[in-house]
Amino acid sequence: MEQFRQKAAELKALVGSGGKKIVVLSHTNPDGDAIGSSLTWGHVLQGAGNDVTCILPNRYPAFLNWMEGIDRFVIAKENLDVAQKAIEQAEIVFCLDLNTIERLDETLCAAIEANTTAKRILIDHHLNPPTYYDLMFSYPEDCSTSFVVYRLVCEIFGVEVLDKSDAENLYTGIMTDTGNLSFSSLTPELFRAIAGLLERGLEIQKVNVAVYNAFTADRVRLLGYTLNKKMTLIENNTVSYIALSERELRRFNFQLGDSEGFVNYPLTITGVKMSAIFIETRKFIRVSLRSRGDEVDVNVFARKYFNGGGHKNAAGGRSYVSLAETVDHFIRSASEFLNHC
Ligand SMILES: [Mn+2]
Repeated sequence: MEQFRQKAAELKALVGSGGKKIVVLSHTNPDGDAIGSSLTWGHVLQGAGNDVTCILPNRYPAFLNWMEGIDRFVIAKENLDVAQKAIEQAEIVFCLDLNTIERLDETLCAAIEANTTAKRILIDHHLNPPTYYDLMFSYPEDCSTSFVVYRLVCEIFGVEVLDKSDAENLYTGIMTDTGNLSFSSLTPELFRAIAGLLERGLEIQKVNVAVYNAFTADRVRLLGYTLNKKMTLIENNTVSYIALSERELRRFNFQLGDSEGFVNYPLTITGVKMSAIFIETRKFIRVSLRSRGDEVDVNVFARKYFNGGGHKNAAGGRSYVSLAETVDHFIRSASEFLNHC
């Protein structure tokens, strides 16, 4: 706690009086937490008189379109010049919900590395952060980056600087990273933070409806198809996997973000302790992994078998072989991991 205070004071000296050129950056395939934390942090820094550019490597999923300020993001994939220029001129680069710069594409990495004078600051809750940041707010025990941002805002600027939209955006990050407040890291401090957000105007029901009841008919049908036809249980019904090919996705007019949350459904089956989903894209297979409780650490699993990582109960990775080969690799890896580790 003391260390947090000390580092926050250091940060306050940097950004508290304004006038700085700042870039706020988050990860590829941004989720609710990446976006909620970046938007609020960017808005608060701007409010303090800084010149802030929020950058995402690629576009956010359409179901988050309602978030206030989301159209202000510079999407590097669509506006690379603007993104590169902002990074080039930045005096401070904040990386949010982003444990390694390698989670960006090469052009953005190169732009950050080329700017050797900018201070690099991490605000994150992933495990094993790298050490090339000048200042690190890395709290793997926190449920979300949005919660870390809330704590920083309170410490540096005071909770009053948060408006209703900030409160909604931070709550979106907290809600989506905790499975609507049902996973781990649900501490008294978190609920005190939510109380604080309620006092700033947050309407939980509104955010719930906006995030969870805003899907297309195609997405709902894809979910039905996925669970009915594609879910496979192995290892004595303790492990589930789902593999969706590009062709299947096209049949349901797949949009970025449509498969968000699918991986959680198999965990609602008694006895299932690990769930995986494989989504085929043009370049590679996207791997998402989930588990419940302490028994299976999918962060370790993702690192060991799928060039990835994340958290104990939620991790991801990539596979560069075919979908069928990926599934075979998963079946073998799950057996090895569960029976010999
Ligand atoms: Mn997160």
